[in-house]
Amino acid sequence: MKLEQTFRWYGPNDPVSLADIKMSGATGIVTALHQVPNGEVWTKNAIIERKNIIENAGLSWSVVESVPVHEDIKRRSGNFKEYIENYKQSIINLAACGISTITYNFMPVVDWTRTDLDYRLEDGSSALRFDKVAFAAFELFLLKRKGVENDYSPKETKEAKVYVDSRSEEDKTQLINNIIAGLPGGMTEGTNSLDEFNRILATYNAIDANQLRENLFLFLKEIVPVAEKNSVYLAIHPDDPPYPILGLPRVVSTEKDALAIVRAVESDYNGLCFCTGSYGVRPDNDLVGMVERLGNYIHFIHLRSTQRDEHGNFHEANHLEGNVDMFGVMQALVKEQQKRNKSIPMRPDHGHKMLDDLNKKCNPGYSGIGRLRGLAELRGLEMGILGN
Ligand code: DNO
Repeated sequence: MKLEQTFRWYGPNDPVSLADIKMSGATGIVTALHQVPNGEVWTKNAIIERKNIIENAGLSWSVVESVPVHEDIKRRSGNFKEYIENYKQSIINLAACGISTITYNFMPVVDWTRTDLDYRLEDGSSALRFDKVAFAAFELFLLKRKGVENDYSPKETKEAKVYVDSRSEEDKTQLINNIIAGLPGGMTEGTNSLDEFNRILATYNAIDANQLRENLFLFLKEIVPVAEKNSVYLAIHPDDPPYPILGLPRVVSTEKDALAIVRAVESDYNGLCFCTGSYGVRPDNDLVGMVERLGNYIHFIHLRSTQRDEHGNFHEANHLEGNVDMFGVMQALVKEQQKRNKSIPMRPDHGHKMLDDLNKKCNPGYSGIGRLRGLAELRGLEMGILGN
């Protein structure tokens, strides 16, 4: 029994094609109907159309990542009731088309966040990075978010000022774009106005972590029974980075958070997407222990490592290097899988841009060759542990 090897594909416009993915050795595809506006129902026709494209390439659609959760649901405001009904219908439609694992996240406003999308490593490859000083400079001096001064010490503010003063206008624009519009998946993808971004952030002013958690649990109470009835596994993705940013609450950053979520609605179908790159940024997350203790709730795995420095900055490391004990994690996953006797889907998460990737425009983190290296290494690691 081996992990099911999957690769993320952003759909027909992804510069890394299905034919490319086929050559990686992956058999499963992880994708979403990115063209459907957030909150709307995924129709059976649209799902089937996408499924056929994938199957015609000799692959199968293993996991949906993501059916996005509308901000109204996270805030429990506006049209949240309608959006929850739509979400249920999308689950039903996906199940009817034979797709049975859905990843989602509950991060307010932005999905994942990085400050640098082209951080050059010593070997010449390009990685994604989160730099705390750059982020502070963005919030304090470019975004000028209301109340931001309370989140930074005088020392941090001074460092951020030095940072911003030493950047060109071009650098500053790049930083803004990287954070508010650079990464695929977030609701602000494509947003380019700081005013608009501030306006969206302010809609969370009255929502603290307890409230957001409560809103997540209320959402789960509605959708898990539908998922269960349709045999669809839900897998919540952790916060990335796994601590509060932009004055927003975060509720999926630690083992305690994950445990509270699976306990909120007890069901085999209310599970986790175990993303080692996201959880692994926090030194207090014991990844191997998390697999040992929460393993039966893990329905999807993202394998990736990050390298922290003493200031809390991190960049994405090679898959088998950095702070994640990938050997230990893989050992624990292999054990979990043997116990379950069912293949768990995993994908090599993110990859450096390397070799020909460097001359290609691709979705940040989703290069072809960099991820192929990750998959190849991870597959070998698993085989080594299994002994076959
Ligand atoms: C980033 C991804 C996230 C993830 C969502 C899941 O590379 O891991 O965008 O897809 O948070 O809902």
